[in-house]
Amino acid sequence: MLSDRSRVLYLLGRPAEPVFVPKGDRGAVFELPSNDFLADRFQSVADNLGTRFGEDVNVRVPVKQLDTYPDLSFPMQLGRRANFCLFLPYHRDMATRLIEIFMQPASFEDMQAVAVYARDRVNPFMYVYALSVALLHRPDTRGIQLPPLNEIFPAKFVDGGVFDMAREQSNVRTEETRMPLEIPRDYTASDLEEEHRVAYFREDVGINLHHWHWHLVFPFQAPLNIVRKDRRGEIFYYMHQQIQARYNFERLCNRLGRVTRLTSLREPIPEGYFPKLDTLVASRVYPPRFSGAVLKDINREADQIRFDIADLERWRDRIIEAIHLGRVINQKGEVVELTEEGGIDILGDILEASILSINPNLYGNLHNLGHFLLALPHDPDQRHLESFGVMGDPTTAMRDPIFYRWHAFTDYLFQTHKRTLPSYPTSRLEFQGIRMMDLEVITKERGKNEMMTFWQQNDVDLSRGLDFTPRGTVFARLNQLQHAPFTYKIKVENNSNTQRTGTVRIFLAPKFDERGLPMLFRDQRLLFIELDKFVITLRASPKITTITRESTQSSITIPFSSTFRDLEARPNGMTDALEAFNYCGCGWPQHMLIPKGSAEGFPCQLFVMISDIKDDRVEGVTGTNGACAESASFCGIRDQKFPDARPMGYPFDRVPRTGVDTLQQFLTPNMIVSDVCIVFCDITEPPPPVSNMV
Ligand code: CUO
Repeated sequence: MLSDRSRVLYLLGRPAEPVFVPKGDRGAVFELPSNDFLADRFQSVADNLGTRFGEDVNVRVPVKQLDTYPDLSFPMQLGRRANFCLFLPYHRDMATRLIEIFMQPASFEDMQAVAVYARDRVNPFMYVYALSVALLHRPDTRGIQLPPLNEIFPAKFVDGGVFDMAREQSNVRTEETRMPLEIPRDYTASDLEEEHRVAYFREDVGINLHHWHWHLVFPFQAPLNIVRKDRRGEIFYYMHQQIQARYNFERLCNRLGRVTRLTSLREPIPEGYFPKLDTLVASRVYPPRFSGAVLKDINREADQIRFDIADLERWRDRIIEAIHLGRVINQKGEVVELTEEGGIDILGDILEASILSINPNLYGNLHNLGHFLLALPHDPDQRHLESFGVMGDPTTAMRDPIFYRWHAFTDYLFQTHKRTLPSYPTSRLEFQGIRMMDLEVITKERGKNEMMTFWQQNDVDLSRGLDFTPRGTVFARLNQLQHAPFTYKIKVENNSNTQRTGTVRIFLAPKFDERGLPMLFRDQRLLFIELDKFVITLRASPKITTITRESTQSSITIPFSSTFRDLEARPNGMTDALEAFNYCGCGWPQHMLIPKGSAEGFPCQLFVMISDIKDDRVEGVTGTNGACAESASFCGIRDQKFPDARPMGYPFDRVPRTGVDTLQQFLTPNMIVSDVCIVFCDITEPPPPVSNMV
């Protein structure tokens, strides 16, 4: 059972069912203080409600009477059965209004009452999005953990074919005799389609949950105090750059070349994608994109959107020009330099585009409308009354190969800016007196410098998203990539005669390119994936310190139990430790920390550096322990500055100094590289016992 304030989360379950139907496994009922709370369509049944659910009620959640009801007329313009598109300005404006409505009430009780009032009136997708953003950002709901979205809208995450079976199970079988419904790894395509080789990455539920949660924590439009976060534009660049690096790494493991960026919006797109996802709530399936689809100017009256491909091209050219000039023009017509420190942040907000964009008229809305354009080649003018494809929704976009071609393009713009910045001289890389001596990674199964991956089954509960079915769990059994946990052992010498503090930065990249040749540094630096980052103290005596660090401690990941946490199995109060949970739904899933590797063993280079804390430290950051800091590298820390003063991606975010062509040449004494390999074993492990889930 959920405690006090967490009960507001019952509003997120089974979003198409009316608010007066009991919620959660235990049948929680919101006690409506008056029939005014019921949406118009339920007014006629109002008098029967008290008795209808009377016997099914275990928890009663009192709802406060409101003096005035919120004006929902604008958000209600989106139909209940429509799909909600965050990248569409019209939908976003409505969602922003709804977020404001949830942020405004001064007390928790008022906010909960407003949320109850709104629930059956507005579109369920928009409702869940707006309420989630508000709960994440209101001071009085700190520490309430949001349920993972795959529980609320499972249809956005798993094969649509499973839902009929799930309904059958919940209607026909008792809870004890229900079997997990197997979701095969290969349901969206066959091996005839080359791109399918990396479908296990694109369609991984954990990865898609991370992406959704990241965009919840960093909305590009919402009340200003929510959007304005420290280095927000830069983190947009970095988190998506890392996704790109990870995907390319994964492709190389699967004998696929790196993604080619989408350079032309006018040529047919060879990659087709058939998502096979239903949108249960919207009673429509996500439309596919056929191979060779051609993008068209968008003019969709009902979505209130009209733009041309030429608009995107114009914004692109203006942004590229600004990058090459090293300055942008703000709304007052003033010149603002794209400096080494702040340029990337300005550019991130312009390009995404968030409401912090320095000049939306001039630089437009390139990335967001690109998503929308790519989501609609099948019905650009809405003549078929079709909704958008998976690219229109951050919950589903990463499933589609075109996501990575689009983000390869946006990343190219960021890298163009980075190439204009000075290289790091050795003085900005070294840590005087600190010398790396040895680096190895150890797995129990494979020994030294070999990591191991395999398939693992995981069960996730679909039942909270299955509207209008009997209660009780219905598990879907996912098949996901997993790796054996490993340990880094790093030996460091401190010759400075004083105790020193530094930041350990761990990265991994492929050693060879598509042709099997050693990578040049200028290519390899863009493929380095961050595995971990943490602060360490190095004693003066004895001089040598051996650092041991577990893969499960990674600063980019969150544990399995946080990605797929079970809301009701983990009752919680407002404690500090659980405060961690919410913001912490954001974070790369631990099971995807390293790429798949290959059966022969995929050769990689593990890189570790220790940088001097004096250039890393950020004033006012109280530490990265607890408080949702588990995945600080990708998600920051709630209500704090980004905990690392260096540019995100340091030391690989710049072209190298003159004379550096290889990783070896790049190294300063405080850095070290070891050759490691990732061995993929084609075995499938059964679901781990709950207590062992990491
Ligand atoms: Cu995360 Cu394009 O920003 O999806």
